[in-house]
Formats: sequence, C-alpha cells, structure tokens
Amino acid sequence: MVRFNMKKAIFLLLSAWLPATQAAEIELGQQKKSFVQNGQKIERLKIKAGDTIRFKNYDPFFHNIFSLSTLKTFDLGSFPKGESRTVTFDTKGTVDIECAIHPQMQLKLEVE
Ligand SMILES: [Cu+2]
Repeated sequence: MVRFNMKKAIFLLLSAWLPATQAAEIELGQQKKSFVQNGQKIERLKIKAGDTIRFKNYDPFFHNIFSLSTLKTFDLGSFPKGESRTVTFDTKGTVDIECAIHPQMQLKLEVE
C-alpha cells in the first residue's frame, strides 16, 4: 500500500512552482574604487524584490560595503580581492549602498 506523504507532496508542489519565480543573483563588482557591473561603472541599479546581490572585490585592496538604509541595513565587513559577500533584498524600495573605506563609492539600489 502506498501511503500519502504530505511532506513529500508539499515538496513536489514547491519544486514545480519555485523555478518559475526563482530570484536572480546579480554580481556587483568593486573595481577602481567604483561599483561596476559587467566592467562598467554604475551609480544606480534596479533589481527585483527577492534578488540577491553578490558584491565582489576586484581591487587589490579591501572594501567594506554597507548600508544604513532603513529598508535594508547591513555591513559586510572588510573583504579582500577575489572575495565576495551576498545580500538578499526582499523588500521593495530604495537602498543607498556605500563603502566604509572609500566614501566616494556610492550606489543607489532600487528594489522593484
Ligand atoms: Cu571601498
């Protein structure tokens, strides 16, 4: 006799549904003391709620990415060349992203 397994049924339902709504992971580099995407310096970025940004350091020195925005407050700490840190943005709105080491590095993130 095959028993109905509720946990398995829910898992299968979610597995079928999740790929269609899966959030993206977007790389946002730090290069030459700027935020870059695909090698281009950017000061604004639009993503969708639920997306994750991977902050990756391409410079031969540390960056410390953070935000004091009420929508999403975070501090990734200092990380060296080649390392990355991720942040997921679940709420729609605007987030100002900065670097604690290089005040000229600023990015306005719009979560839609
Ligand atoms: Cu920096």
